[in-house]
Amino acid sequence: MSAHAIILHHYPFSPYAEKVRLALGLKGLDWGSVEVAVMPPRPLLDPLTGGYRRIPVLQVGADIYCDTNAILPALERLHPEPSLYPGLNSGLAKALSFGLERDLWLAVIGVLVHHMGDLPEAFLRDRKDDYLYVDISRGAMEPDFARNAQRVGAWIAWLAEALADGRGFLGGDRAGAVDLAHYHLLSLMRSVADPAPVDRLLGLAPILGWYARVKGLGHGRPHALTAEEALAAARAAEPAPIDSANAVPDLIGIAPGEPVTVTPDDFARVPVQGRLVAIEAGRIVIRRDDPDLGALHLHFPRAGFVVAAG
Ligand SMILES: N[C@@H](CCC(=O)N[C@@H](CS)C(=O)NCC(=O)O)C(=O)O
Repeated sequence: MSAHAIILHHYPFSPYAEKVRLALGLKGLDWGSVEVAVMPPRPLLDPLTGGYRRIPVLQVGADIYCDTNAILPALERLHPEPSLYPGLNSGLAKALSFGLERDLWLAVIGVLVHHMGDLPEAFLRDRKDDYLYVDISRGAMEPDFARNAQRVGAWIAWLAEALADGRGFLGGDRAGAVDLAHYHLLSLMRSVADPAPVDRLLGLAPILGWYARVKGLGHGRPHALTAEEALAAARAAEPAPIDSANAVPDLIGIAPGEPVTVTPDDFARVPVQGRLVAIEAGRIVIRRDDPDLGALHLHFPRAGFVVAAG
């Protein structure tokens, strides 16, 4: 395995991971697949992420990309063609995906549990205590079902409107990141044994052709990798250099080299500690020095994360 091999830490049921698997498919890439547990403890992933607990995580040697909004731009930088941003301006695609996922994530879970029923008790407890801070049991979500369905339905109407001229994908005749963002949320709601009631509820019939085309992108060429092999890849590599010319003007009064925490501002708000490397237009990079793995760069999207001194 080359030191610059792409490694994805993920589990099959994760819709955000599905967004990345499809991006790897769109780009036709080879990648190492490390399957992680659906809930912590994840003792062989934590040394790479410094405690960031969400899935998926992408690794390229000693560079660790947390959050799909950091992962997709990284794949685009590393493998520009075919692009994840065809037709649609890349800034619009990133902003639209962010707004969509922010607005719909809990509503999508509400629609899912309405059709699926309860998930295992330990899973519900983990998600409530350490991830969503919301009880996602069917009983707790059901009073909000109509509101959630309505919220999802509004976005689906926009999706159908955008596809109504017969285009293959949102940006034209080639799939892109914004297709993947819509697809993965729909795929979670449709992951029930019989998706027909979901399709009827949300009026999905006119867009199922688009859905099948996005699914058809596939996952590229994954090969199974152990977590130990992924750790060895980090140990053997140095983080890729960061060009300080890309830094944006300082808005927070923290200089490169100073200790910081980076924390998601929505779910699983676990602070990750390191030293600031750079804040660029679209990403925050921090360095962690792990006694076993050596230097690591952790990359986070700028939107949706709080950087603080400490
Ligand atoms: N904004 C994040 C959201 C990621 C996310 O919420 N992932 C879910 C799985 S699809 C998760 O981490 N669930 C809790 C867990 O697996 O520990 C991203 O784009 O990567």
